[in-house]
Amino acid sequence: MAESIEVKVPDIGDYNDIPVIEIHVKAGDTVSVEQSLITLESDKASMDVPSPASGTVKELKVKLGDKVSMGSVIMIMDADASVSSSPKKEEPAPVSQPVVPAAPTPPPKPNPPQPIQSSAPVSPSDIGKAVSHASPSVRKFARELGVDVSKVKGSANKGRVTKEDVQKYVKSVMSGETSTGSSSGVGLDLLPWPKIDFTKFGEIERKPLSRIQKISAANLSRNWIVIPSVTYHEDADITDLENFRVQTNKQNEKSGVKITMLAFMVKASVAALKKFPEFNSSLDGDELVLKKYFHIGFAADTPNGLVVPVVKNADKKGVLELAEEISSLAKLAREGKLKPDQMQGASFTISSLGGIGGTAFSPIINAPEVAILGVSKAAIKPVWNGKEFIPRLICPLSLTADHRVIDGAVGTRFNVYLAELLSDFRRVVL
Ligand code: CAO
Repeated sequence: MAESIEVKVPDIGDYNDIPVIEIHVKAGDTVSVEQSLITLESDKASMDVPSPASGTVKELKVKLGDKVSMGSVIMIMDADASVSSSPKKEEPAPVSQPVVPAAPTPPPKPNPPQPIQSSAPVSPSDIGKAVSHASPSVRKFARELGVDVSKVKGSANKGRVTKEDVQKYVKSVMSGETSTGSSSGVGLDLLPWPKIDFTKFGEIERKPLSRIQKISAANLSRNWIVIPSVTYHEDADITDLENFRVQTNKQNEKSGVKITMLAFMVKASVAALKKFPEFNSSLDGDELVLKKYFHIGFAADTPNGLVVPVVKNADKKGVLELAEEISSLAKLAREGKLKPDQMQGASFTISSLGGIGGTAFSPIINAPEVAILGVSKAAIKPVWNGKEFIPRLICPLSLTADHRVIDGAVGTRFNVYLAELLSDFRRVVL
């Protein structure tokens, strides 16, 4: 004879007010002992509440999103009399562990369930949406990939989301076919990348990106999106420095070492980094990592794409030595022969387009650095000396800095100081 029993949430340890995220049965369903009835999910674990007996579900007392604690009645069921069971003996089963076979005799003292699934906090608004159509293991898989299951179209029976559906969804988002459609204001909420048949408009040719271009593209996109950067512009009067450079190069013609403006820029930048140490740092969570070393990266244009060789310990080298090292690293870069350690460890980067042209640009910070100096082409400009305009060689400096670390005033001070050093290089040794 059937006995009507109340099925209650068993001892679930310290958890209270846990949302019901899945209901696996409905009134009239026949259930067997230990069959999963509902799934609860706290911010630390998912737990299935198993049936304490075999029988028929008479009435559900909870709905998706309801919050329950130990002792909350979740349903009334007509339990088969043949099975001795009591609501007090229910024990929730952690979802990804095998269900323990039901014992007709009183089960051992229930242990509090062990949270076995770590999970990101689920906002109440997420609960009860399409999450009810994915199994706990699929939801766990989706969470690990940062996927909101409610956005995934289920292909299995009754629209249930499978692991393959989640994988397909991730692929389509990554390829730009699907927008994440997030409208919460959090996340990027980007439109899908336009898919255009260019042949409709004229002849085209497809050329695969080089390996370096692909790596740069991924890094540049992340840095552009993640870093709240500001570019500060300053003019440096390099008239005297250029005269000195030309003169020195003439004297050194026979030895073959040619100094370019970039070597002076490296030397002057090191002096400015020493004066403004936050520029020689990296953000690490809530901490700023201030580096006591001065490894300066410089952007080099190569046939295969942009690479950034690194001059290590630039503070310990003279301008001639820096010029030599820049030249040999640039040669290796163009030949595609740089070793990984020759491109690692930069604490600040310089991107010089001065040999090509330009009047200003906004370089993208090379994360996890916090600033990058862009150098454009120096040109003769009229400068007012208080009495008259005189021709001076002016070099545009464009310094991009991470605003999370460097405020506008400090950014401008760094640039002004750098320009002062370049206009009178004797200050570098002060
Ligand atoms: N203003 C005017 N002329 C400049 C200058 C400046 N700011 N900087 C360099 N020049 C001149 C040099 O003096 C040299 O002239 P001379 O032959 O008369 O001496 C000429 O331009 C060529 O210099 P260079 O390019 O050979 O040497 P460099 O040290 O300035 O640069 C390197 C070396 C590797 C940085 C450069 O070859 C390069 O690849 N630059 C491109 C960097 C780049 O792509 N940045 C963008 C990154 S973001 O996409």
